Amino acid sequence: MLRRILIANRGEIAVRIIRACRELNIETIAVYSEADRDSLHVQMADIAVCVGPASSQESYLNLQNIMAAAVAHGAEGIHPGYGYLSEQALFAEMCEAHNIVFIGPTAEQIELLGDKTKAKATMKAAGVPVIPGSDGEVTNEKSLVELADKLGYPVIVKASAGGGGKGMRLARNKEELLHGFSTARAEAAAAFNNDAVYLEKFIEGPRHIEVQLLGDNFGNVVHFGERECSLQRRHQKLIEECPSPAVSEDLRANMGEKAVLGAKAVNYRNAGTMEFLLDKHNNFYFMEMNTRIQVEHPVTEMVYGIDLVKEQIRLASGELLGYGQEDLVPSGHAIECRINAEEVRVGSRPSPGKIETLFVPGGNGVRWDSHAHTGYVISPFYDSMFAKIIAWAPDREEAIQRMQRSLQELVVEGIETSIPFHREMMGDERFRNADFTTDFVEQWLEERKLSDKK
Ligand code: MV4
Repeated sequence: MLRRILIANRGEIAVRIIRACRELNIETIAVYSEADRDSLHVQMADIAVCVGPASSQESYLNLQNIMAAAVAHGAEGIHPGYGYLSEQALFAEMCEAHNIVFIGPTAEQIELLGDKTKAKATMKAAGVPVIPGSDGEVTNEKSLVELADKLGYPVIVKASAGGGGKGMRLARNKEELLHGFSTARAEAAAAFNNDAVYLEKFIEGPRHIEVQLLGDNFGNVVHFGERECSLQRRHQKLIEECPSPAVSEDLRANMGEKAVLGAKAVNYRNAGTMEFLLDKHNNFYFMEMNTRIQVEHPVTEMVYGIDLVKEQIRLASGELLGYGQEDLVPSGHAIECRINAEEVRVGSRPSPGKIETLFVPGGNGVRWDSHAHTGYVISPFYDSMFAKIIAWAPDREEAIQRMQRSLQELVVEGIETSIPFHREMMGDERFRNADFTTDFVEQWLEERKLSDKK
């Protein structure tokens, strides 16, 4: 087992990873920016190293400084968390070159799956259902328009190097398509230095469902069912659940089997997530594969009774998975609410500042993952999420009740937060009936604004 790990991240996920290390008797090295001197992850780690000024680019994204801290302090492994360096193939390569274990997949896997056209072609060849569309990149207007006519409108243009909604253009007719083609390419060139785009049939009113995977270094892969991630706004997830209320046992087995098939085709190792769109006829399609631990991993942990971060570390240390698919039995229902320093209901304006009062929820079935405390100052330099509440119960209805109760207990004073949004959503009839798709939150906020004006 790895004996000393550097955590190349900040915030709640850094705290989460340090906790896993503690339970495994692994020594921890935190890195921090000048703005994070007083952060909880700095206090919790055995060693803490300042790696740069407040700007992420110069600190948490500073490959050289982080690698220097790892080498200087004898790290045997580096856990990248999510965001930052977690999906940078170059960083995984640097780790390997320095004989440090990157706790994640290989650099080659990160690179392949980060290229959305390559990832899609690979998954299609492996037998994973993909969204009908171009075979690879589309390079000229003639083939673009011909293919769109064949697929039927609406269609969507996506950037190969994109993901998470960047560089996407919806087109309902030829005119919009030609315009979208050139603007998507220009946006992709500017954002990713790569103007490659591909074309897909647009799936209307889908759900966003993702399958959790774990693989060891010996070709064994299992899945931990799915998470429902449709409740998002501007590609920022707000509420996630495990299992999805839209997925039957049969569908779960089918999606899981396809996700494992795809992961095995690339000899995938460590934690990963396969994202699918689920249409109203229950067809599911591969969208992309995330090669990292994700924000919403705790809902899966609570339902499957497993610590995914400890598993990541154990597998990266070269241990065998040690269990099979039949050993993984879900139990109950978990919901996560992301607590952000922004009031979602009034246009999502970020609200950095000092938390004057913090009282955290607890009790049976409630998990609080956060780096925040009374007096903590939320910096404008980083992501606005400062906590996650995860509520588990034997069924969905009780999990919602428990979340509602937790949101009532929670007190955050001094900043604006997403708490009022969550309190209202937990009581919403459509949410309670699980009657929603990826369009729901935005429509709900729109309708709410209109009814406020009356
Ligand atoms: C789509 C789609 C409909 N049809 N592709 C958004 C993020 C990126 N991963 C892909 N996305 C979408 N791709 C086709 N062919 C709808 C979306 C989409 C979406 C997907 C998941 C969660 C929220 C979303 C919000 C808007 C659009």
